[in-house]
Amino acid sequence: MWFCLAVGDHLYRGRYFLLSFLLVLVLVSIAIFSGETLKIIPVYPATMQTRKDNLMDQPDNRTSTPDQLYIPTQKGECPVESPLLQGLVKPSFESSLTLKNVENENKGVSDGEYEPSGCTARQSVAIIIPHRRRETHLIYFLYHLHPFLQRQQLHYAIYVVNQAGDATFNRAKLMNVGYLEALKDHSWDCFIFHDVDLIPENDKNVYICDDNRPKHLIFGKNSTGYQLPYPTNFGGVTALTREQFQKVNGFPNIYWGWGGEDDDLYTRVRLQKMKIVRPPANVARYTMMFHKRDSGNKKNPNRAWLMQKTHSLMKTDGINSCSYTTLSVERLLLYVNVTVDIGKPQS
Ligand code: UD2
Ligand code: MN
Repeated sequence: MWFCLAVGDHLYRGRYFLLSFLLVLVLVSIAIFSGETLKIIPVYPATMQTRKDNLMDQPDNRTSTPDQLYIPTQKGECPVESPLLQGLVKPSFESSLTLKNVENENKGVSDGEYEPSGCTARQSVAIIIPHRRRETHLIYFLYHLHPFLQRQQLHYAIYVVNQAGDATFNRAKLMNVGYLEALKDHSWDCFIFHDVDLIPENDKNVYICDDNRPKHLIFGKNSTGYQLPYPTNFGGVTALTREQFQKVNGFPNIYWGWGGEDDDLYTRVRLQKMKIVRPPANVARYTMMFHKRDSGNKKNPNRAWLMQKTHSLMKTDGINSCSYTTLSVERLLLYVNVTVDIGKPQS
């Protein structure tokens, strides 16, 4: 009897032991299996993984002390007078100069645009150049203007606006096109309307706009003994803020051929009750590269008549009526090259 009980007890305990063993086995397998599963199935979907990668580019703040935390540095505004200015320097015209040379000397410029690296420029300035078949002048222009503007610590871009075809040249309409095209890239504060053949001699002639008055940046040029041709002259190089240019409705579009369009802009400025300002004669000095009158840019025989009509025409003729077809916009290293069909004179 005692024997039977002993054997029965043994069997009962053995079964209990077996059950416990099986239970432990199941639990261990689950633990191992779930570990394997986590290893095999990706934890992050593709998008999250990208975010995780991006996060890994950031400094790990968990191990940083508060003053080591990542704070983007704020650049201060550039000084009122740049420390890089050189003053009066006569421009040179090396005959072997190529566009490639100029590109190599201006590595900080791309798409015709530049921004100082150490400080925030005081103004963003678009330089607008009317152009047709003056390629040699353009190379010298870029050669001098890029370092000149960089020494002035400006954020700037150069837009060259080419008149396609052989119709009579229209400098003023090309200026309007340049203004409208440049605004598609950036809300520039200031626009400098600049002949391609004029090189500034003094970098104290700063290419920024005056909020109160449109600026005439050229007092005199070499070919006229650095004298102002006449007191109301407003040709060659002018600087207007976006607001000032809007106020006068830009340049007229209807001056085909040489002359009168600069005087029309002056009249527009005066009709809007603004006065112009010019830097002093020893600062606003330019060298004009020699040229003859271009073919396709004869004296405009209508200019005297048109100039009497500015008052009535300026409301309807200007940037609000400037129609053209853009043929191409090439973003070259040193300038944005815009080529346009601006039509031809009527009749
Ligand atoms: C004077 C003015 C100029 C303008 C012009 C009459 C000054 C210093 N200059 O310059 O601003 O009012 O008279 O229209 O007061 N261009 C070409 N290809 C051409 C023709 C002209 O690219 O075939 C461009 C080029 O940027 C040139 C500018 O138009 O510099 C003005 O033409 P210009 O140089 O023949 O006129 P200019 O020197 O008499
Ligand atoms: Mn000229």
